[in-house]
Amino acid sequence: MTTDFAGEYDAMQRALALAASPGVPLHPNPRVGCVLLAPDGASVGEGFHQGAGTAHAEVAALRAAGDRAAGATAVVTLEPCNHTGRTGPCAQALIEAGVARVVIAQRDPNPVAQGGIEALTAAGVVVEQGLLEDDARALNRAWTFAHEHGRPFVTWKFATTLDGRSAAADGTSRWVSSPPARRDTHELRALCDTMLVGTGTVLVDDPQLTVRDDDERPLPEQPLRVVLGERDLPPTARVFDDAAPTVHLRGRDPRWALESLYRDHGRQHVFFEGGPTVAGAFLAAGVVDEVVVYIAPILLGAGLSTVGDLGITTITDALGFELVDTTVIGQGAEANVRLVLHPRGEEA
Ligand code: AOF
Ligand code: ZN
Repeated sequence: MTTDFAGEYDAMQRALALAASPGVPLHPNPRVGCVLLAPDGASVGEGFHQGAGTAHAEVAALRAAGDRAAGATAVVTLEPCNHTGRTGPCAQALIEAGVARVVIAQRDPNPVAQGGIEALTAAGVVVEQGLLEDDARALNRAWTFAHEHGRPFVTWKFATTLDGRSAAADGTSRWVSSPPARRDTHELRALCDTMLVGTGTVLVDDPQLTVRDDDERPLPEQPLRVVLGERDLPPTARVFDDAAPTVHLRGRDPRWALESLYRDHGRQHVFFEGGPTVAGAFLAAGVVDEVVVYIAPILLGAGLSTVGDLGITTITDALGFELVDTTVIGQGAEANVRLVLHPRGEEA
């Protein structure tokens, strides 16, 4: 490796780019990159984590550097781990290789892996933390959120007419959004590790809840399908086919459901496509972290609202959101507007 970096800032940008290498999965492990710098600023080795069960970024970089790691500065996007999980502790590997300094973007929020900074410091390694931290957190947004909150990040998606309807008065709802908008939805589903709906949606719409390609075929890697609610479901429902695993959580409390998905199923990012009742419950519980809405240029005048009663009777009590992105999806008669929103006053 002969790349010269002007400094640790440039090296961290390189480490972040390595971490975001195409093809690296978003779950269950974070994406992590590492660059080892000699005292003159030359890179002597770099590496990135390629998914659960493979070498951590620091170990990959140490392997590339060999003997040149002694006396080097390790620039790494995440605090080196101090645990033996699927692989050994990176803090110990850095100490044994004689690394003199470690520059870290983000502290590790995962309770089982934490403690690397303390271990390195105790061994006499100089540690700095916080360089490009916001970029590192954004890179592993759902992973970071899940470990910090003890529950998955929730993206609520819905499709609506211009007048806020998700179905007509006779209950028909296929399809409010256009084919390009539905393809876009499948791309967003593929970024999550969980699909969640309420029992009402399964009983009325009988969705398969899989991620499908342009030809409507399920992709090989499927998120966990979760149905929330106390009502019984017919074993013939499409969510129980063998395209993906499915969990029926027999309860109503969104927080209880999300905490169990994190604790018992290791889930980090829920794509929530609930109907009016469950959506209302999630909003009331304050567990909608992001909203993705497809607006179709049609009017119904009557029909089912996209969200049920929130107990709001006066305009000053309205739930406010911050607009993060506006994109037109599809063209001509198929054009829908996609909005991405975050709850007001919260960074996500
Ligand atoms: C690092 N470098 O490249 C990664 C780290 O079960 P394991 O052994 O794969 O460990 C997963 C946890 O280890 C993960 O949640 C995070 O806390 C840390 N991942 N740590 O120092 C890496 N991928
Ligand atoms: Zn590690």
